[in-house]
Amino acid sequence: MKKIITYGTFDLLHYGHINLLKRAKALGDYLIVALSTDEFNWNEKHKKCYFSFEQRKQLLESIRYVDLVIPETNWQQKITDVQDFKVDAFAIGDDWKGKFDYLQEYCEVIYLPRTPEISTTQIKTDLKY
Ligand code: C2G
Repeated sequence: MKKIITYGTFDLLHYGHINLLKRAKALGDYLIVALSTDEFNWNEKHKKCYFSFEQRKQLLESIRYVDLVIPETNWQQKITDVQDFKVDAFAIGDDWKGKFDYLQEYCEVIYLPRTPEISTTQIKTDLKY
């Protein structure tokens, strides 16, 4: 069984996220999503989520491509996650290109093209006016 892992906030879930999850799952047989906690988002990514961790987790767990959701609480957990879950490949959008090449020592690293023109930030901006 080929195991894939990806990381993200996935707030205001949209089709860009779904495209990413669909392609990440297609790389293997089992997809783990490490979902950023509210604290990690606020302290490390300076993102205030509209939906709480539990609400975002519930949404992700309802997606057919997602097999397991675990918390992402810090930047350093990726290596242990890959080892603990015996992950074969790490996949993430190419806005992160190069940032996680250090994981190549432990698993395949794949950067997937982002879906253009949609983002949580864009949705929030559009809804303001
Ligand atoms: N994404 C995408 N296309 C978009 C928007 C997002 O492919 N239009 C992808 C991102 O590249 C990422 C995933 O969807 O792979 C989740 O996006 P975010 O929730 O914005 O995640 P991010 O804040 O980039 O968190 O440790 C890594 C971080 O937790 C990644």
